[in-house]
Amino acid sequence: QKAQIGVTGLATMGRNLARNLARRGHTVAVHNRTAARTKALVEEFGHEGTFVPAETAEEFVAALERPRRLVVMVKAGAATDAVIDEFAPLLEPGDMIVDGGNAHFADTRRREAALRERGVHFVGAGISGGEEGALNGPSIMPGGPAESYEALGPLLESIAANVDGVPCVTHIGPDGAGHFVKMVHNGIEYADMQLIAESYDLLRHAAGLSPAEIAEVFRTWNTGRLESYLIEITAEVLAHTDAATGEPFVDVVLDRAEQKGTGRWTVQTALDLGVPVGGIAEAVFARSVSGHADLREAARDLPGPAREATKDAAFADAVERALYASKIVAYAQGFHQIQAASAEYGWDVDLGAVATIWRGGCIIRARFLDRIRAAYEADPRTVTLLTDGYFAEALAEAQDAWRGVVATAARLGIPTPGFSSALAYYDSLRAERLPAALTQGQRDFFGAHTYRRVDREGAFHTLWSDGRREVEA
Ligand code: 2AM
Repeated sequence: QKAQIGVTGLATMGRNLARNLARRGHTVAVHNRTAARTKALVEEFGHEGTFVPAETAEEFVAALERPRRLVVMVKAGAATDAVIDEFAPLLEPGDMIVDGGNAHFADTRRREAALRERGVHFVGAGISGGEEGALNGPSIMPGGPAESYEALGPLLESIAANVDGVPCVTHIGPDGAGHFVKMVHNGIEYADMQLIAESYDLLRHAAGLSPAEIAEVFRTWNTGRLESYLIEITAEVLAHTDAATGEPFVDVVLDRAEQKGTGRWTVQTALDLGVPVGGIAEAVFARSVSGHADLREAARDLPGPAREATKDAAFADAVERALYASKIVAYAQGFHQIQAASAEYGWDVDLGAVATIWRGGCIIRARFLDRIRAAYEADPRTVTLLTDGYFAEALAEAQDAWRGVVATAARLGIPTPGFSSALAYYDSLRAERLPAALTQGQRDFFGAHTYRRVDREGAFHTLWSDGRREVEA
């Protein structure tokens, strides 16, 4: 019996994905560079379904029905290229290699182009949901040639998370579109986590609540419009007590956040595309600041205001509004980035479909995403989510509280880069005039970079050291 699909790379993610496929009734060929892992998988989980273990690449390829569907679950980077180089010569036109790792979309574009020449479909598929998601239902973002989805889609739909009967997988777009969208998913995840962290910091130091009390606040929020996986686990983490010391867990964890790089890629790519994603950037920088022990040590004694906590019940409600408004901004920025890349690379990404498949399985899964789906469904050409009817109203309703929270944070010396930059973005987009006019004047003064006028077409330069006459450039 031939296998419908094969998985090579059987570390935790690969193993769980293979088990998920087998549990759904598919025959799964399994392979790993080190054969011991393959053996261990079959020994431990063989009873869950039908696995076809393969020791060599040749055996593995021979075990697959055609068109061959070969899923690669190795560490992104050189390992992916090594595995592709090993398998590509054994494949035939119409077969496909699915890279389920966290590859950079530019690498995916390169690999797709190279394999296309051999007639092999290369599908860069973002997979979100971590180990648990891989096993029980992730959100899957496959890119690559549209026709590859005909043979691959039904298999992926059978293992993906499911919300209201809709599987959390869709063909995102050609070549690197899937990995790009996964990258932005992670960037948004960074922003969401940072906003939640700022909310905690404010509740702790401005409202004077204990971690256990804040856990309760988050639990309450999780019954409303903020309902999401990240809010849910935040309550769990805050409610946890360290066994060794009896202290709140959050107080015994070193406050230096680490990162594996997809947030950074999101911001780097946004800079290249010229898309303002301040919320994601601030989240990446906030982790970076936290990790600079030297800077923080050097600056520890700089003066600031006393943090007098006010026990004010209304404050938690204001923070909820500020969090919701800032979250809208962060998602609007992330979707703008996908929209811009889609235009740049000709991907034709359906933004509503992206929101739909993020409703379940992935780390940013949330009730909120259904609102984004609805916004793009109502108007696929939405320029920014901020102006969608529902979101515009939510922002209008939140803005007084949002401004109050940012002002309180500034007054008390509590850093809120996420909240503050989100509000600045909102106010920048709203502004009738931005001081960018002055920036243009300065650029023209020192570098003759020219400017445009509000009242006439054309580019102009003022002869700043020659009577300040204006000339057409
Ligand atoms: P291993 O068990 O033989 O180390 C995560 O590291 C997964 O990627 C593991 O399954 C690992 O195989 C695999 N892997 C890492 N580098 C690889 C390479 N160059 N070729 C094939 N598989 C690799």
